[in-house]
Formats: sequence, C-alpha cells, structure tokens
Amino acid sequence: MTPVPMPKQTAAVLDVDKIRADFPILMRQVHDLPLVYLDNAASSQMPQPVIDRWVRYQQNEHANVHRAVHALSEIATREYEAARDKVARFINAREPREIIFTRGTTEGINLVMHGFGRAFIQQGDEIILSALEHHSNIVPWQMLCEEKGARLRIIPMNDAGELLLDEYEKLFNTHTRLVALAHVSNALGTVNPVREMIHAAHRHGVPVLLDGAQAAPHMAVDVQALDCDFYAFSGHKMCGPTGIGVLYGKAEWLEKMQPYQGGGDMILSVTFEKTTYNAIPYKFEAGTPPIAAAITLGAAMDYLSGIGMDAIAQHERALLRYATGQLRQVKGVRLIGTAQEKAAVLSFTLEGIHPHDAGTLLDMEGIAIRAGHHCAQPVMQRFGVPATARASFAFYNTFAEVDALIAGIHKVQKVFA
Ligand code: C6P
Repeated sequence: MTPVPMPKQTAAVLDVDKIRADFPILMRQVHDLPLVYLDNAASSQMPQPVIDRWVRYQQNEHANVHRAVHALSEIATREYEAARDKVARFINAREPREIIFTRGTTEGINLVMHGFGRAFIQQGDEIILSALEHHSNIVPWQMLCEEKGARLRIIPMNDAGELLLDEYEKLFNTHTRLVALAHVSNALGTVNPVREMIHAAHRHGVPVLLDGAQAAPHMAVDVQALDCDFYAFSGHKMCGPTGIGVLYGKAEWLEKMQPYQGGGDMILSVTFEKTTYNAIPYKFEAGTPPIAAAITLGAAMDYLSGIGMDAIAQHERALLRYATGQLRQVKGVRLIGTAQEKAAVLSFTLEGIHPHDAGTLLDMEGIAIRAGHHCAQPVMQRFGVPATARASFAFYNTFAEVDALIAGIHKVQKVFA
C-alpha cells in the first residue's frame, strides 16, 4: 500500500506549535516520556488563558449570583450572564434565554426527558433514537418509556456506521413524539446528516434533540441553521472545566416545559399553597449554578473562536485522513467506523489483542487513548466486538503524534507476537 503523505497545506491552517505552547499539560511527561494525548473525545485539555480565567474568578470575583446587591455578587452575576451570551453567540442561538447551564450533556438530555418527556409523551407514544447513541441518549428515554408506557424506535446503521435514512423515514407515524440523535458518534466518529434528518422530522411535526457532545468541540454549530429544537453539549470536551454543560432549547419549547428541579432561583414567588416559576432560562437552573465553571466555559469559547472553528475542523480532518491511512497499513487492524463523513475519532481493534491491553501498553509509551465500550454498548454489539481502542484528536494534536501512535501500536503487536 502507498503511504499517506502528510498533508502539507495544514501547516498554514493552524500554527499548532504556537497553540500547544498554551497548554501546560501537553508539556508534561508520562512514564518519563512525552505525553501524547489522544483521548480528547473523553475530555480535552485546558489552555492557560482558560485556566487564568478560572483563577481570576476565584481570586477576585467569587460570590453567589442573582441574590445580593453587593459589588462582588453583581460582578459574578454580570460575568455569569456574559458567559451565557457567549454561548448563545457560539452556537448562534436566537437569544441568551435559550441557553441553560447544566452539568454536562447527560444532564441536558435528562432535563429534556423530564421537562419535555413528562409533559408531552404519553402511553403508546414513540421516540426515535439511532443505533449509534451514547448511553446518555438511550437510558433516560428508556426510563421515560418505562414510566409512561411509550416505546423506542431505533434507526439502524450500515457496516460503515452510517444511519440508514430510508429506514429512518419509515419509523415515523402518528405516535412519534421526539427524535433524539447524536450529531457525532463518540464510538465511531460518524457525523450524522442532522440537517436533513431534522427537516424530515419537522415534516412529520416531530421535534429533534441533538446530542452535540462530540460535535460542538470540533465544528461550527449553528442551531438556527440546523433548526434543532434542543442541543446538548459538555464544557470539558471543549477546553472548559468539568461540571458545566449547555442545553440549548427553542424558547417556544422551553416556555411550555416543566421545570427539571425545584429550589432557589427558579421561582418568582413561593407560598405553601403555590409556587410561581421564574422565566426561562432560570426556571431550569434551580439552586446555585456552577458559576465559576460557566464563566470559564465562556473563556474556552473565546479561545476556540479565536482559533476559528472552521480552521479547527480542517486541521482535525487532515489529522483523521492521515491517521486513517497510516492505521490501515498496520496488519491485523480492524477499523470500526468508516463513514464517509467522520469526525477525528479512530476506533479500532488489533487482531489477538484485547483493547484494554493495547491501551495499557500504549500508556507505557506515554500515549493516552481510551479502550472499552465508550458508553455505547449497542454500537459494540452491532459490530460484534466487546470493546475497541479509540484514539480521538483535537486541534492541538500533531502529525508527529499520529506517527507516535502508529509506532506504539507496532510495539504493542511485538509484545503479543
Ligand atoms: N463521552 C467518551 O469518552 P458527559 O459525560 O455528560 O459530559 O457526556 C456524555 C456524552 C454524551 N453523548 C456523547 C456522544 C458523548 O460522547 C458523551 C461522553 C465520553 O466518549 C465519556 S463516556
């Protein structure tokens, strides 16, 4: 096979060396070797300007929000709401009140399950999911179905990990109430044709929730252009901290939905007889929110926007193309997920080697990948494997790191030869 050359044009897309200098953790060693961090689909790393924002908040601005008249509380409130504005701009929401801060994608989906599902899904209704969903976008809907007597319908996929759109169309009927779909698969990398799929759902009058956990960090997302009804994603996969995520919802849906949790800040008035709920988005943010994390996520979005989401997508596409070409030349490799449209996720198995052993041995080389079912057991079942090894890339990864991965895989194979 002919080797895949390094795509030279990418040098001009991003100055990766300069970008890497912003990430202190990328300078560290693991097992006395330079860290090669290829587990970005699980969690990405944080650059210094984002770390600095966290520290500045803690050192100078920390107070509770929406609650007091003192200066610090006003600063914290202003910065927290400024972060909401940044998120709205980042995904092109119509208005900041369509942005709810959550703990992450999982909580965002659970919020929709409680707020939308409890109100609009009844016995005999149907929810369409796809065969490539993360457990976060399966289990909440199963719980709802059990409670309500509703049922799940599953869009099947082909051997490349692409959803079968003809089959999707056939799943709609008068009982369909919601489509809940990954924008990008974490286990396969497949980028679903969500625009087209949303359009199809809307023709049937059915709203769509997108799980954007693996999309928002890697491509420009425009919720108005997509016309999705809900979009959930996590801060820690896009250079932000853990414990913060975003649920976008169209205002007309959020207005009609029930609150997710009850408590402070989500109310206008409370008596023992009756509570009047606050306006959106506060109706869905009960209790003290993750203020520091939200503000820091705003800084992460500034950082990503400064680099440019299109440039990020272009660099990662080049990395994927190069890594796929290199990996295909390794004997005994089976790539799991070979869709035409893919994000920079490479799931694979090595003949005769358990993915966990491969992951452990690669770690000894300083190379961090994930091995397991990736919280997508139905995907593993579909491809007849218990687990895969998964390398997932970010904009700060280099072609040299792809080479390190391939060299590492050869070493792993030698151990088992
Ligand atoms: N996937 C991975 O290694 P949370 O945990 O709430 O931030 O995100 C959950 C989630 C939901 N949907 C998709 C498509 C995801 O990829 C994830 C998180 C990580 O693939 C951890 S399992």
